[in-house]
Amino acid sequence: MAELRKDFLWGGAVAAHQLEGGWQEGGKGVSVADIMTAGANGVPRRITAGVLPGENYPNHEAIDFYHHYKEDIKLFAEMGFKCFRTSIAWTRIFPNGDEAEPNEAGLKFYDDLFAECHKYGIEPVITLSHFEIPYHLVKEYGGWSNRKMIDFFVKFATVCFERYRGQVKYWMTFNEINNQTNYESDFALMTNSGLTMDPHKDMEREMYQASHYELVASALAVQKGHEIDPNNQIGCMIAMVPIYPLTAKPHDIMAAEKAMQARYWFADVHCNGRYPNWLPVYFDKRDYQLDITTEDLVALQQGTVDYIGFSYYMSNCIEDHGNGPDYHYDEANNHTQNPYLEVSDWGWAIDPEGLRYGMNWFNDRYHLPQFIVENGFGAIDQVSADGKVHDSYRIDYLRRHIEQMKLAVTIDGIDLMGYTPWGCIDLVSAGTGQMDKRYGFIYVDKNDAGAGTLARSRKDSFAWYQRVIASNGADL
Ligand code: P53
Repeated sequence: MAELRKDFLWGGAVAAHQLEGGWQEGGKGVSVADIMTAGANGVPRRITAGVLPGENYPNHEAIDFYHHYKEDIKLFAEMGFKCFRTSIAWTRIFPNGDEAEPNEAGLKFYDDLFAECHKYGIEPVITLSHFEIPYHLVKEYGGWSNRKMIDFFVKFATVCFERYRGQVKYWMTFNEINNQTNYESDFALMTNSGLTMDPHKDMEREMYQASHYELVASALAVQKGHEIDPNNQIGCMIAMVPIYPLTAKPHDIMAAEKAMQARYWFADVHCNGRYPNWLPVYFDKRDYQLDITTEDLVALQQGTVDYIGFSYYMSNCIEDHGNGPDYHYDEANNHTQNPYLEVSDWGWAIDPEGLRYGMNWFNDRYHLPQFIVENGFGAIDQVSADGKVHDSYRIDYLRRHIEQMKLAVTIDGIDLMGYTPWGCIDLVSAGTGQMDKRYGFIYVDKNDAGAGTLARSRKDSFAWYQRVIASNGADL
């Protein structure tokens, strides 16, 4: 029977903007994460026109990992991490995004961070663009609606591949590139593409054009990364949220199939190097005359990824909306609650088996190694009278998902590189900007109001995960 690789990459995942803070340290520029206010459960974050006085921007300080990283990596090492997934803040390297030369202080910060990881035998796993586009590129160029973004990104990626050659081997290009399938969401459009909703524009078209430029940029970066160091393993990063049919009615089955195509064509391009057949037909039907050149199509073919990195938190459900044979998928409005699943406090359906389902779905199509680079349970933690956080609910969630992940390896034969649970240390929520939506094994003393000492402490899940890693997943 197949088992987890001997060199299985157990670790944890974060993103620069959600934990580093130091938003103006070392010459860092303003990113799109720096202009998002704190929301709350059910209250969306606002995206302001620049950094405005009197607003609360939780990412500016976050958990101040910028000054605490040595202490935090030491705790990761104590848990036995083999790898640590973070991102490189684009605005530390190119503060505005369009400079001729990179910012040395920013480059140096990541030299030090990666050296600290290697001190403990921890492999960095790096996302190049994780919701951190330089705000200047949004203001001056319209974000990814502009073809010039390809060059800015490829330059940034090239500088990183060259500078961190030998220090970083595992890379991903664009975090959750397929979130923007929800083109009616201000948040998804801004975080993925630096786009702003405009009632005078067809945002679905804008999304497809921006996505195309990102996919070309990703493919060119993959080629560069391989040229610079043939040992580099460069993946895509897809948010796997399987969409199930609500019933066995053929119309529901077809609606789910078309919804899956609409959400996951990004993976077709990354992995197969070409658009799926239905998309050019769809572009024609909508009369979307997109800027897609012959050179672009060659680049896509030549820059396919080495592995599929993906996040998994939940599944969704859909029924036929009677909108005809297109089964046009409207992510913002088409989901239905799955009657068989419970949801988290934030309404995310808890579905461990969906992880195995998603892994099989990827494997059937792309036959590539996979890397689960996010999974986890956002919850309100209480500090008990003994001063500790007893997070049995988090252990339970992770245990049930790891069980399914193991079945995907031992029964389905999937080649899985590793597992990095999200927010291994408490950090700022991307979706809501909250601190109190926590994922960590390590508690950080800071709340939604921004108050707290920033002191770190071990939750119950810390010792549990330490055992999981030590036993290579046997002791759950
Ligand atoms: P938060 C939506 C759906 C699935 C994953 O999310 C998502 C999102 C965006 O909110 O984002 C990923 O913090 C993302 C991380 C993020 C994490 O999931 O909203 O890659 O940056 O923090 C969890 O609870």
